[in-house]
Amino acid sequence: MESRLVASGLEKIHQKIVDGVRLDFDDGLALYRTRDLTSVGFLANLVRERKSGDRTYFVRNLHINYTNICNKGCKFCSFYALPNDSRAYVLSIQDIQDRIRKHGDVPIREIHMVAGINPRLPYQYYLELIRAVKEVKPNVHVKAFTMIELAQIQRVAKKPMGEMLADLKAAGLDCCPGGGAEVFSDRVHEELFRAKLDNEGWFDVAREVHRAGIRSNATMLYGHIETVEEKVKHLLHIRDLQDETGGFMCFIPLAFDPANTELSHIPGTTGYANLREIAIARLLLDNFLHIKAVWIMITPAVAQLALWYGADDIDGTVSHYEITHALGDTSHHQELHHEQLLAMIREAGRQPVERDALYNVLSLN
Ligand code: V47
Repeated sequence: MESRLVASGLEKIHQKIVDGVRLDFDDGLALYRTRDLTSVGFLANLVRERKSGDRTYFVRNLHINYTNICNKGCKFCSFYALPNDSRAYVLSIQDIQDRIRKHGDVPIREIHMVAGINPRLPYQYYLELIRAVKEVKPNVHVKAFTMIELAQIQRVAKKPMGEMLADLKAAGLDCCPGGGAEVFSDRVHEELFRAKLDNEGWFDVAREVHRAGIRSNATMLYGHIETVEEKVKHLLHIRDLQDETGGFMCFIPLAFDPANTELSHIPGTTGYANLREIAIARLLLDNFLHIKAVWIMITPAVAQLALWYGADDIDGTVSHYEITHALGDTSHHQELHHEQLLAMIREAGRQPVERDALYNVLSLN
């Protein structure tokens, strides 16, 4: 391996990793520029095993997208609808409770709730959403609302962000997902998601969330028009905020799925690209404990390989994911059964660890 790392120009980065020295912007570029994914994966695996050993975390979870109505018009999104669109919907509190009850005896521990930015929803709706989940499943963690949604909720709450977050927490909000970050580049923001909260806005909300004692995740949407320089900057920017607040639990690279979007001419990401993003995130984000491979986006096969390329989390059993349809399932119903997930993790020589949304260990399997 040593000679291979030398041949790929990665020996200095290897030394830094062995010595526990933080990687910098140029190291990030070097990792993106080499084609030697095996070496990048080898390095990422050193960090993965240092932080988590063989553990691979998963959660039994359910996704609920409470509305698809959105006024942001992001070019990478196939999920949103305008209010007069025949596909437009808003789930009532009753709909949400019915959907959770449908999963009856499944011991779900996390409900992931995100949606479009629908300005017609009043403040009380968001509070009731959380309370409604807890009423049906008191033991579940509610992981809800991206930084973009929180900015909208504050608009309708008409109160300072800190007070609004205290209300959401009192209603039962446990943590926030990492979506809406996309790529922190003014150029990409202008081209793909101009109407949405700008990059600094995302950081301001995340900082307030962490200050309120609510932990969250962070993401990066890759595989569209972004450059490698923009990706390295994105990762280092997130690393800086983690240094400041320590509030992030997990980082999730999100593979862009072009189907049914305004960018459908762009080819989908490859297995090579997906593993590379996971490995580089693992190497640059030295202050994150967890890197998640979302099997629903990159396929179970690639997510399984990712457990040797830096990922120590494979998300969950996931019922009903609607944001993308990576597995080509037109019913939009995608699910991996608990036993399948355990078998995939074990086959890769890793130890399955069931967690809740806050990474408390529920069982070692
Ligand atoms: O913010 C939108 C992305 C995000 C597309 O925190 C797309 O545990 C791919 O953030 N192709 C929502 N991605 C999903 C998300 C997430 C997913 C799983 C786990 C967690 C977590 C968070 O999905 C959006 C956006 O960045 N997205 N459109 C698309 N066509």
